[in-house]
Amino acid sequence: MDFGAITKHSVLHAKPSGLLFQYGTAGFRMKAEHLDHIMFRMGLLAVLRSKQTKSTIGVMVTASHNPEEDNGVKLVDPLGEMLAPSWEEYATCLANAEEEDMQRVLIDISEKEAVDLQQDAFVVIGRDTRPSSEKLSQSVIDGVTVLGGQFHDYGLLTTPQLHYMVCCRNTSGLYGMATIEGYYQKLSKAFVELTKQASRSGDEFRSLKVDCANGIGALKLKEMEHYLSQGLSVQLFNDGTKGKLNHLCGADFVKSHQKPPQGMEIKSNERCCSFDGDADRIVYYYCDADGHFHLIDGDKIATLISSFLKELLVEIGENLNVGVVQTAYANGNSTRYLEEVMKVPVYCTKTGVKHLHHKAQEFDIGVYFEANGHGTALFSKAVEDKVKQLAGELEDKKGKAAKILRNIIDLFNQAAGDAIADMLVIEAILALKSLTVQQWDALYTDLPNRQLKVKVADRKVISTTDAERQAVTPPGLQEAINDLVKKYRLSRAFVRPSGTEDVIRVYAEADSQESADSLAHEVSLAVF
Ligand code: NG1
Ligand code: ZN
Repeated sequence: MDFGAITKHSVLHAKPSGLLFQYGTAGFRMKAEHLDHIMFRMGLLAVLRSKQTKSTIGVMVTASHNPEEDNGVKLVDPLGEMLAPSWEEYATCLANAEEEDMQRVLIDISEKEAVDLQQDAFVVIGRDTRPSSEKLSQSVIDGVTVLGGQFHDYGLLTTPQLHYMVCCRNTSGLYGMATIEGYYQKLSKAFVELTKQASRSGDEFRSLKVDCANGIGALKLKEMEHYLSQGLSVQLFNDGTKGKLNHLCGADFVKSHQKPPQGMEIKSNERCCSFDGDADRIVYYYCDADGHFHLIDGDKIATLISSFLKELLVEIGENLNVGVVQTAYANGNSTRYLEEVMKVPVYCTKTGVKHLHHKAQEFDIGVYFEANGHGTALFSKAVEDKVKQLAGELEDKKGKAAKILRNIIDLFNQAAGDAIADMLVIEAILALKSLTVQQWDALYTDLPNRQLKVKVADRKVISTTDAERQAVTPPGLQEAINDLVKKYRLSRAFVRPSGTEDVIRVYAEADSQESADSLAHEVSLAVF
């Protein structure tokens, strides 16, 4: 390592004093003005990780659904997955190191991880549409080059597109071509094949209104539109030409306020969806004839997808193990429906997609979604090979089902939850099953629920167990929650410290909205 060069560049990316940085659930995320030194240092770290894994590593500059003034960064590991936990710690260490300690920290990491410093390094970079993103990604590049790493800057990408690129580059093109055209071609080919098989017709089936949160999703959907041919007609709203990123729109706004985004005109029963700011989350919704808003969140998306996959497997005559992975935020009625009606095993993990992703890898087919709309489906290598073989061999109904499954596998982005890919999967399933958005919504009724944020002096005083459903500390808190929950019907509640904001999150559900609201309120008082 050329420490002279590192120091020379490092002073150009000085660390602000008095701030502590932590690589959290979604990497580093904060006001953009504090992030320059972190970007430079994540460039350095990406080079070390690339040398150690002998693979291409990704760096994504985005703060997802946060306000436009924020920004963030996360590293993407070789198969397109989130950075390994031990490296998250190195990231935190490096981000907080004083200038004079940088050398020692870099050497420490290299020694602990036995990094061969002579090894080549390659880093790919993507960024969202925030005004601060371009300059910050230049700082990443500065970090990469000063350590002698090579790089490719993809420029504007959705987060899942960067995950896709990393995965393609490390699997010798088997997953797809590591270009934006490669991404569009892979997805659109599968989508067009699928919708050719659909019997339903008519404009109302083909048209979909998409709220793009004034973010990168709009740009990328516009680029992709002509690849989709007649299969789908999307009408884009909040496309970034007027409004502010994530302001009163996008998947996070729609899910947490349980109302439509601004800037979108919705007629009754029209099928609509919202992406978040970096297009890795999606939720659907519609307004009924009485003007009531109906949200179709990640839980209902997981239900639609897993029931469709199970039906295909029955048609093909294959008995594979399909599992659904959720978090504590999954609506109680979704879990009940999956387990009791669909007879699908459901597992609960801690919040954060890396936990869900990891669990989903245990199944032949693992479908995972957070209630907020972040998720995808994973297929084991053996299943993929088997389905390819069956699609070539089987005929008639079985053959048709196998071909559908093969295309559905291609349509999912298995590297990360992807709003564009998930949208196309959902649209294909609705078309193939001739389902309206109302019929989909009617699979089960969500239990009324409420999420609250509570500001406390130190959110770390709360620790949890059982996939965050039980509080361990402070003493007495869980007993207090249990007593409150007993007062309501069909009720459940939990608290946990957020991994992305300085707050405690409270979740409650019960048989009526009034009960859910009041239970959430009572639990939030018990937190103090
Ligand atoms: P935290 O802040 O740890 O609750 C939030 C979301 C997660 C996940 C991450 C990363 C909720 C309740 N939490 O985590 O699901 O998406 O942000 O973006 O929605
Ligand atoms: Zn996001």
